[in-house]
Amino acid sequence: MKFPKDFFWGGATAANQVEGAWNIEGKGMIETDISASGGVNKHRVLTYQLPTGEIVEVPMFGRVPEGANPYVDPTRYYPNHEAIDFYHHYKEDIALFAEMGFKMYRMSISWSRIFPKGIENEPNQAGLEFYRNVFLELKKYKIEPLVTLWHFDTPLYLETETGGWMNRSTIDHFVRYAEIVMTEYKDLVNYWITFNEINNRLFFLEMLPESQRQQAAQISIQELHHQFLASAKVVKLARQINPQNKIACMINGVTPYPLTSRPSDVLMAQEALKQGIYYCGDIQVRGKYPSFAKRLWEKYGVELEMEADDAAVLLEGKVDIFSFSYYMSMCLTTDEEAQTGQGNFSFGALNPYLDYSDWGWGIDPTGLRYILNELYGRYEIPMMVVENGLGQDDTLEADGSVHDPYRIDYLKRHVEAMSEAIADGVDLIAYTSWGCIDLISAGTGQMSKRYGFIYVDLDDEGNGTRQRYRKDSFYWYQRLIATNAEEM
Ligand code: BGP
Repeated sequence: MKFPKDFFWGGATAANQVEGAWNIEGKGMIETDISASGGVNKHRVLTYQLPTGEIVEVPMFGRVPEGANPYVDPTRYYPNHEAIDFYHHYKEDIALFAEMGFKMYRMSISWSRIFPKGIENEPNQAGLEFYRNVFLELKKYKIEPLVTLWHFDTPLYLETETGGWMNRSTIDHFVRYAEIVMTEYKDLVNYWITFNEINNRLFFLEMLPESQRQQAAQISIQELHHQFLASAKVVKLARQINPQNKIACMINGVTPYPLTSRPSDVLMAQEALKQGIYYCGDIQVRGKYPSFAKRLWEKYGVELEMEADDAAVLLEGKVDIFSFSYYMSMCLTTDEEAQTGQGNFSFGALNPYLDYSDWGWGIDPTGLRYILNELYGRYEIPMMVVENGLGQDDTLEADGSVHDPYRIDYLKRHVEAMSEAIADGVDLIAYTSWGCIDLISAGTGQMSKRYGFIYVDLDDEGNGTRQRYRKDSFYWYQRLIATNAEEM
């Protein structure tokens, strides 16, 4: 296995999936704070109260009824409220990351911990202090922080009161938040990600019934335009604040394959690559909309509102690094009968050559080598794999051990694929495995969809001590890092 000497091995988490402390020390609310547990295999829902007093459940990514207020039902369990309580365990958790030998820790700052509603004049000092303490702790162990500014967590106030990302003023609120934290942590953080999996909605569009697509596309593509502008402005600002700063875009790197060699299937896979990945990648890496953007807007009947100097703003905010998550490939076909849906996607077909995880995600290390080559060939800037892993339930044995050979096997094969991609010529500089400590699943709200090297004693209903235990994969990853993947 060949990895560069200073390769960043590490792990990744997101604020609302680990921190807990959802309403203390000044933190404002976000969407997941009104998302009650959906239970095993049910997708999560948000709770709102209508002006009539009636409580309604809105599916994630659904439309909130007019006049509805965020509602927390005291009789229900909200998994993100306490999560694994990283807020109070960060010292212990970072010590465990250090014990594994982490060189990098990808985490996110919760916007609503700094600006509870997103619009205040002054930042919340308790929030600033919390992250300063986390960064100081990482520094103690020489672990480089990689900080995501937005991991699906816009302050709820902006979402419900001002129109969220549809409103151009959200750009300024976000840039101000970024400026405050980038200035505050100038001496502690050098690697930043602006928006996590910014491209998700373009994939999700295809899952909607035909009748809803036009409206959803109009909103998604306009909101995305505002996020691209926000990202570009933050990139420019980051360089002004500290020329050492390196800023990355972050894309959900689902690799599209054609199910067959039928030309329409091949074209469909190419279209998915363009719409799902290159649309967002091109804007952030090349600083302009790709040649196929107009055709895409036409496909969905979208009228995009842009202002005169938007193009110049985008061009000035090109990122330094391309980062992405990789969990699976997807198989596309125009043959409707073969479309069964897979993983989080309700479209696409099962790939007969792959094994699937308990949550239906196709395990495909070769797809990682493929997409790394594809992306690097197009962009030729340093790449980071900032999420990858197997979500699977584990068994805690009476003696405190957790035997997870399936996770070791999954990760090993993906590390081999990265090594091949490096040999292919890809400039890959980091790998931060997802959910390095068990956390609340973003897609399902479950705890049992575990990704960690560290087991956390907590179940889907909130029972458990939250005590941490080292899994077998913990020792495996420790050896891998110590030998720079020569031994694993
Ligand atoms: C990505 C998100 C993460 C994470 C991961 C695994 O989409 O960036 O927040 O949770 O997927 O997904 P899940 O939690 O649904 O298993």
